[in-house]
Amino acid sequence: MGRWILHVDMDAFFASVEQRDHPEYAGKPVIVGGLGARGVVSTASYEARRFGVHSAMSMHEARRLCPQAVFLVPDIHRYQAVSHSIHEIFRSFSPLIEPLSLDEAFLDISGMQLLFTSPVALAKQLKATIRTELNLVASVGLAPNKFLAKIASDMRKPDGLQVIEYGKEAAAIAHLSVDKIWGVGKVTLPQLRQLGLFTIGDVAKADTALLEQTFGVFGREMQQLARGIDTRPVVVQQAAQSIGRETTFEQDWVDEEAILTHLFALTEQVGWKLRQAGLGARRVTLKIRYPSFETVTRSKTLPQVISLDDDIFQVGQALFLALPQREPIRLLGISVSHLLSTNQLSLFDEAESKKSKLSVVTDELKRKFGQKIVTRGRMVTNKESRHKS
Ligand code: TTP
Ligand code: MG
Repeated sequence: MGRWILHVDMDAFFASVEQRDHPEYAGKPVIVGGLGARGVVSTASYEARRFGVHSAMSMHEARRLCPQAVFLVPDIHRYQAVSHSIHEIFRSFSPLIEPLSLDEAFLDISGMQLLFTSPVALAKQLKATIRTELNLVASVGLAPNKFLAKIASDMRKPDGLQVIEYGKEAAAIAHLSVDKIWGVGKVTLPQLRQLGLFTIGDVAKADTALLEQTFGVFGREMQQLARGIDTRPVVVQQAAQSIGRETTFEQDWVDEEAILTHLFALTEQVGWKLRQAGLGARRVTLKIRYPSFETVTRSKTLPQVISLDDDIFQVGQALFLALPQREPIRLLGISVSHLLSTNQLSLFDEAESKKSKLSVVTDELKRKFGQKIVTRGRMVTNKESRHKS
């Protein structure tokens, strides 16, 4: 299974929440937006869209097109609460989530092949979970990259599930209007038309030099997208994600070597989880609690992304050794954050590749025989000193 990106977008989000919470509105045209003299439509239920009502239209116009609709002002707090639940469901499908708005996100599901038989099976399950748990309908697009996934989720709305297969990237979008390309808007659209380029397929086939001459760097980027090529990674929101492990000791620990050995053991668990999720991290945080219950955390943000046990441990160890006091400790923890997908990153340079191979091998063994079986040199040789504390 190569890289698979899923884009989820709720159908008629605000209006659907209203219909769900007020069953008497179900099946009726519902228009949500500003109801004052200059009010604008936030969204309309699909029943209202049949009359030509759409987002950003003036409410005045909407009333003219569909006077029989139910008109409602937005209840943003409620939609935010629902949005929170939706994103929680997303998180149960992949740790690699890039939220775009209240009702929309990218999920990188490339690393999920152990849990689901296929990307489509995951997409179906995601839609079903949203329906059963929240009584709402989502449309999903599944594709080799973000650009295509977003286009795909829009292709079969409402209640859509559209896959763009590997090898069909360019063909799947060739018939669409050029304004579906990210970055093509009011300025570029007339220029493209002037060049005789109306569909995405036209741009894909166009003379690259001509596009560059007219649009600069964007001309080339636009053509790449038109050919279905998009290498942008799913960027996980920093605050939302961290992976950590901590231990509270029955007695206070003093022995530095024993503490570092335990830190390594915790790091191995964190590194394992990180790699299982197909992630790398740019920030390492060490957590210490003293017998007085004073808790300190020390973090370091790195210029590069790491995912190997040794690399995480080295940062954790340095943070520990830099602590001003050498006091007994009651709790020890390590976590990583600023997480990024490693599927799109050339994470390891030549020198690193050996270490990375070792991680791959030990991870494979852990997967086969359980996580406990594979312990590295440090843990075995230091078992003695662990008990000295
Ligand atoms: P969208 O996902 O663009 O629209 P939608 O969910 O209502 O309909 P669909 O995806 O099925 O086409 O936006 C999500 C919500 O954001 C939408 O329900 C209301 C709000 N919104 C506005 O307030 N103003 C706008 O101009 C748009 C486009 C959306
Ligand atoms: Mg939507």
